[in-house]
Amino acid sequence: MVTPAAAAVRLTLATAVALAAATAAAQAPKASPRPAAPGTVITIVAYNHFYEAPNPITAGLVTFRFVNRGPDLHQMWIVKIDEGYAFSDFMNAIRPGRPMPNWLRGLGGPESPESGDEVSVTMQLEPGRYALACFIPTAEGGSHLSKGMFLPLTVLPAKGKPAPAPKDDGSIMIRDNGVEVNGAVSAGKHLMRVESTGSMARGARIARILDGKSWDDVMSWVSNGGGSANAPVKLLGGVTPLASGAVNWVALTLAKGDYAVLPMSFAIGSGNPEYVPALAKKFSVR
Ligand SMILES: [Cu+2]
Repeated sequence: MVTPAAAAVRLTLATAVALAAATAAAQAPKASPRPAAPGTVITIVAYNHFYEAPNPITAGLVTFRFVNRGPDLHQMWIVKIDEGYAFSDFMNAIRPGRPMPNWLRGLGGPESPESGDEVSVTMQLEPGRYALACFIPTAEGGSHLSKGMFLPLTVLPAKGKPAPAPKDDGSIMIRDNGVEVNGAVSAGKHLMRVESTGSMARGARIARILDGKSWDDVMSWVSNGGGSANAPVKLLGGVTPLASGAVNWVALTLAKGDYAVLPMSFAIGSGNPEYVPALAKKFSVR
C-alpha cells in the first residue's frame, strides 16, 4: 500500500535524482588543488536544502570537501546500505521514532561548517550503495531530509592498490563515558582521526569558544539545544555519527584559544541530531 506520505517521499526522491543527474552533468567532480588533502578529493556543495555532488565515485581513500553555501547549518551523513537493499529502502526505513535497521551503517561524513565555511572529512570507502542525508531540523519541525536534502551515492570498485590510511597528528575518541583528545593541540593545521567506540553511533562538532565566553556558557547553550542564536562558540565543523569501528579524519586549522568537542547522536524520537552534553570535552591550544 502506498500512503500519501510515502508517495510524497518518492516524488521528492525522483525530483532529487533528476536534479542530481542534471547537476552532475553540468559539474564534473572537481579535484581540489590543495595538495594537503589525502586521497581523492570530492567536492560537495550544500544549499538550503539540497546537495550538489558527483555520482558515482570510486572506492578508496576519499576526502569529502563539504562547502556550505546555504544560510543554515548542513551535514552530510554517509550511510552504507547492505547488499540486497536499495536506496528506496533507506528512504522508507529512516523515519522518526524508528531505530536504524542493521542493514544500514553510519560511516560519518562532514558535519556542520557554518554558512559560507567548509570542512574536509576523509575516510576509506568500500564499493557499494550509499545514501547521503542531512538530518538537521528545520524551524517548522522535520529535518532537511524531508525537504529533499538526500542523494544516493554509488561507489565503484577501484583499480590498483588501495591508498594507505592518511597520516594524522591527533585523535578524538568518542566513548560511552566521555571524549578523549590526543595530540594536535598546537596552533596550525591538523588532521585528526575520529572514532566512536560507544554502544551507539556518535559524531561530534568541534567549536572554538568565543573570547569572553566560559565553559559554563557552552554547557548551558548545548543543554538548551545549541541553537544559532547567541551561540558562545564558532562551529568549525566535525563528523556525523560513526558506527563502532568506522574511522574518519577531519582537517582542522586551530589558532590559540579554547575549543570544545561536542558529541552528537541521532535522537530516535525526533530523528534529528542532538548534542550529548554529558560527553562534551574542552581542550586548549596554547
Ligand atoms: Cu541540511
